[in-house]
Amino acid sequence: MLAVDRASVMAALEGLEFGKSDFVLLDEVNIEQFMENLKLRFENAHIYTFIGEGVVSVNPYKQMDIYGKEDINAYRGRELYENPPHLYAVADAAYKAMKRRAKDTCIVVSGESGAGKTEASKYIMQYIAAITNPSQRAEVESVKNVLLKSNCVLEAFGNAKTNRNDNSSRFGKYMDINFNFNGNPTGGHINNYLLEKSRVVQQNGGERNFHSFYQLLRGGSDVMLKSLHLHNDPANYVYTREGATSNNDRSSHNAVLSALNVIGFSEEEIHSIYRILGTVLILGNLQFETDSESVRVVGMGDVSHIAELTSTEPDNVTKSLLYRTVATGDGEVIEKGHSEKEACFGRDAFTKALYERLFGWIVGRINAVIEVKDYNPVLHGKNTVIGVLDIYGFEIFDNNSFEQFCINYCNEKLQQLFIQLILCQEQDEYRREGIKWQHIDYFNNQIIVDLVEQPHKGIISVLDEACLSVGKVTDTVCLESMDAKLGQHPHYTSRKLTPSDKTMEFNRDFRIRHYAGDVTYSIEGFLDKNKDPLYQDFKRLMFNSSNPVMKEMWPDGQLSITEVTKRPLTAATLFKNSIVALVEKLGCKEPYYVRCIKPNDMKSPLLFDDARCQHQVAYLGLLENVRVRRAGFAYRQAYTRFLQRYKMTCVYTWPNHLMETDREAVEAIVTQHGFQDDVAYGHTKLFVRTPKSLFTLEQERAVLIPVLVLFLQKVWRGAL
Ligand code: AOV
Ligand code: MG
Repeated sequence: MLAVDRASVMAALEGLEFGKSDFVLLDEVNIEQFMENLKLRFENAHIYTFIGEGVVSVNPYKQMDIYGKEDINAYRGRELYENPPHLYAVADAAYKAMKRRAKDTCIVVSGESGAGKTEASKYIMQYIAAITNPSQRAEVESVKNVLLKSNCVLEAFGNAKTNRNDNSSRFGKYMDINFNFNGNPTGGHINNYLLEKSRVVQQNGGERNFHSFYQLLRGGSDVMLKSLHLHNDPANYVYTREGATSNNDRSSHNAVLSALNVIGFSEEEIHSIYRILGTVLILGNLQFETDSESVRVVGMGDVSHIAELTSTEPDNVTKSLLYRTVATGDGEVIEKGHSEKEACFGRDAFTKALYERLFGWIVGRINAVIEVKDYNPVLHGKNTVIGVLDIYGFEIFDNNSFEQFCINYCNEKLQQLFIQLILCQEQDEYRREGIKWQHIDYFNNQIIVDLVEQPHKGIISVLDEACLSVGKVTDTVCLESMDAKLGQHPHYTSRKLTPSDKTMEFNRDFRIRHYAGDVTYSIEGFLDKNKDPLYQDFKRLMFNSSNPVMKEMWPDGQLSITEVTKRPLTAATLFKNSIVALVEKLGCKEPYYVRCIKPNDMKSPLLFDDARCQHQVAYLGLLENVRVRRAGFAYRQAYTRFLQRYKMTCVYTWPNHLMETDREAVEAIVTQHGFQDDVAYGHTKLFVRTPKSLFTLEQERAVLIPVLVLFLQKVWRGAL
């Protein structure tokens, strides 16, 4: 009765898939074997491979038939090693930990631009939505619906075509999903991180503005466009004339409209959103000319359209475009006319701010709908959370500016968190448990994080100093002070310091040796983007709008010029603070990792570019991850819990526990099943090296349980 045909179980496990489904199972852990396995699997359409509880994903660049209903059902409630590797397995593990152990968990999706993070995080959300609320309670269904639909809206307004990815996230997104004690979603919250707003006014060659503009122009009805005073061709607008229009802009427009409706945006709100887009496009076409002494707007018709769309007075629009109000030293308030250049600068700053505030408002509006309301912990039990992080990936362009600097810094911070959680903590646990352990070396990128964020010395602090100092500090002067302060740093160089390096410009560029590669940044524009100035006059204009939605986006417009704080925090410091807070938030949750790899730069489903992939495997620290995990045992469990689960598989522990301690009992189970060479005994936990040993136990348990139930039923009925 107890006999389980172990050989057949093993045989069933082998050969099911190409290569090893978990890198932990490699014969030897070295880069050659790792790459061979990754490639073999990719070429046979196995895009996922485990490393323990995390998964490595290679972007297939083609639709895969692995996300259907049956696939979801196959993973639901199962253990990791029971199914082939999949995002769903990781999502399920995070969900189970949350539900069974009431742990807050998070799923961190990382990888460089175009590696597949956003797609992965959408599949994860879909999975979680599909496996929850089996009884279809209406209020839970509506929360799920809003969570899913929010993706469509945020992608329309926050994603754009770049030279790395046709649908590149230009903002960072962290979404918390709240669950009640039943494991059903009760709400959520979205945090967004620094939208790349400079894209509104300018894009690199071959790139596009945010999708939302093209969707409106290509997909908006004639009536709608007419009411917005827009023509349907993006080529008509300075801000959108770059970049070809994609085929699906039209259908996406309808999808976004319907998503906005489902989420619960009112008609008035939706109109306001599109009026702001229209305002931005029309503003972008405005030109100025100098007439004898003063500067004028060319084409006053546009001004009246802007006033109409923003529900403001045309005179006020003109005034805020041409003048700024300033407070003199002795408290007097005067109006100062712009030069033509200042007027253009002011206009662009205004359109960027309009768009950024619109985006922030949309996120806030979605949050208001999904926020957990009336949650009573006494009544409803502990409220637990799964966080899903999908942020812009590491990127290198031909021309890298302040935005890339922020994005790449953010990726350094996430890599640091990975190191802390996966590489450091594991090793700490072995030390604590007294497990014999050979230390594994890895590159710790803290040194680069410090280069950027250290107080007084880091790049951000030098930038801030330059922005806040009185007098005219130029980008070049700022670069000089960075050279002076950071010239000795092993991860920092500039042309001044290494004149022989012709790949950089003398007075313009600096280079950071990032964990994921060297990036040369052009200092041009850093100071302006960091200071991010916007004339108070625009804020006041919008605050005085008679459109309540727009007014709500500009609360700071009510401050008078003398009340305005002189030194607000800079963009880089605000971003740093938000990312530090994010890392803290993630750090106190149980993490699950999805590490995405981009197979080639051609978006080809066929090509596995060995060098590019190996580079990513190296900088993501995947080999070290496997080593830690492997010497670092794949599975660990407290003796008591292990015993509880598997005691029925061993004559020494079932039906009676014949051993003195739980640890001895566990030793008996392990020895009876013959995998004593695959384990180590810690002070409080058993460590199992390969999941296969566990699989044997699980199989045996699965066979035994029905037999035992039958047996017990007979005992109860008095048949035995
Ligand atoms: P990213 O989020 O990692 O980049 P995406 O998730 O946007 O990258 O993926 C880029 C493109 O790759 C998608 O638009 C799809 O065409 C394709 N792709 C990715 N994952 C899959 C998948 N599982 N199945 C099929 N196609 C996929 V960035 O946002 O740029 O860092 O800022
Ligand atoms: Mg993305």
